[in-house]
Amino acid sequence: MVKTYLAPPPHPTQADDYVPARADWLIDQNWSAYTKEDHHTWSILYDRMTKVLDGKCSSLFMQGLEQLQFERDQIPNFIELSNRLKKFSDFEVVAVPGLIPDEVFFEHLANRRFPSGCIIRKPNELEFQEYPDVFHDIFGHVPLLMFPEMADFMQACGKAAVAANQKGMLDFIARLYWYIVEVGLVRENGKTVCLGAAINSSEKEVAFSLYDQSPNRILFDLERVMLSDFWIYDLQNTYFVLDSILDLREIAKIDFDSLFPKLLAQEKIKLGEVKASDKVLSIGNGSYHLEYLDQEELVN
Ligand code: HBI
Ligand code: FE
Repeated sequence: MVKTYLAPPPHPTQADDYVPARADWLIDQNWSAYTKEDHHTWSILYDRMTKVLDGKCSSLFMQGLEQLQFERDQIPNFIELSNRLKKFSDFEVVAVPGLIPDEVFFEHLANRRFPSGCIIRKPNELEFQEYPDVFHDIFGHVPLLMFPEMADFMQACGKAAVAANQKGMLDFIARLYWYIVEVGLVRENGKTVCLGAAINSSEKEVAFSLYDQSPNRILFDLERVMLSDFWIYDLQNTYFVLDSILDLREIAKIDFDSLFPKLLAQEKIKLGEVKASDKVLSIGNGSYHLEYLDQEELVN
């Protein structure tokens, strides 16, 4: 199947005629409306990913998962989950209908609210999901949101994105968010392990990001990442590797605004491109993305 860098059918919430119930896009999770099949899908994914991730992901993620004590056989109720999460990192989980506009999403993060989709994927979509569903958002993101390293970084991204958006520079922050919070890898005890929520909620992406020959794995560099295009609808051409999860504390303190003039003077970096200045852990052969037509302008 020939793939193209054209977005799949827009998520219903991205349709031009979609009108959110509220300006902040919040909805009620409507927990009682979940079907037995929905809860069963959660339990299949939960059992699968807890096994798959063992020894392959950040130990902080596993610690967060342990402390959260999710029920394995039902989708968590966001109000109850928020009461627990708040005690650890003063973050709460709020329900949204799915992918929401960047500026709305980052505004919530700036206020320590994590917007989570409520719908769970269908039984025939267990392997991979183009859009964040409730398993991606809750299982993938919340365990690390238990700790200040990630919670403060997410809030810093939120605040920086809201400010950057005033100047039309939100993309620089969205790239940083994407390559760390969604598809980041991290060095731990001399090993590269999974950190990002998109990876930690997808069996396929755990194996691909850590072991496949296709993607590049490049040591994280802030400006490099803030210039790097990203494509949310599939596995990544390049994964960036944080030297330590503690680095998130330092990055969260940076005045991103001061970087914009220098970033604006540089070219965006295309998907899969490797720069001479990159500290490369491994160069990929790009086999997974060969089927993609030449990269037209990305339509994220
Ligand atoms: N909306 N619900 C939701 N979840 C996301 O992760 C999300 C979003 N809107 C925008 C967005 N992410 C992207 O800008 C980032 O992933 C970069
Ligand atoms: Fe996400």
